[in-house]
Amino acid sequence: MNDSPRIQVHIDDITKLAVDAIVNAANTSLLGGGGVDGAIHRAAGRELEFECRMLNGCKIGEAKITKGYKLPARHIIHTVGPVWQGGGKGEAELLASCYTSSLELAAANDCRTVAFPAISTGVYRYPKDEATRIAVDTVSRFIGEKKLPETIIFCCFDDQTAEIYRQAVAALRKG
Ligand code: AR6
Repeated sequence: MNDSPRIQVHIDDITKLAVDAIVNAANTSLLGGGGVDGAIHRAAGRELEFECRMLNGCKIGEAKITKGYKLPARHIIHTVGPVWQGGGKGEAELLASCYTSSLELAAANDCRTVAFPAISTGVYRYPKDEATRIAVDTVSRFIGEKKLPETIIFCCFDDQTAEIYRQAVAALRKG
């Protein structure tokens, strides 16, 4: 019997995770950039960019899937988070949609374990507390209704972010 929690918080470099899919916080071009996007493209190799060129970009709040190439992960799900503009431009709905769209693609591709970075909280300046609450609530609601993915990893790059996620997950469990 496997009694590990379906939602886990790890501190790691997402490019190192041997999971079914990692999620990339991309931009609408899908052709690479800085932050986690740059790290994923560097680690996956040029073939990733070739596949991305065929995808014709991605809208904010939507997601597209590619192979993982040189990554230990089998797939990469590319989603585009909203740029924080103060909260009055539909940012919360768009960020929640990134998580839902990514999870739907993961399920459709039989992914059992999926790792997410903290979408929009870097270059796109989404406040971390608020973005974390949306991430945890949206993922929790989705997996409560679906069999796949079985396990979600929130892959944090630093201790401070991980602590915010741990508190949000604990609050969820307390109900
Ligand atoms: N593993 C896990 N998390 C990481 C890694 C990594 N290797 N590298 C950074 N992070 P950001 P955004 C964390 O800026 O805000 C790009 O240029 C980072 O600490 O990567 O959605 C794209 O092309 C932060 O918590 O993504 C877009 O133009 C989180 O990942 C734009 O940035 C997200 O930070 C997207 O901005």
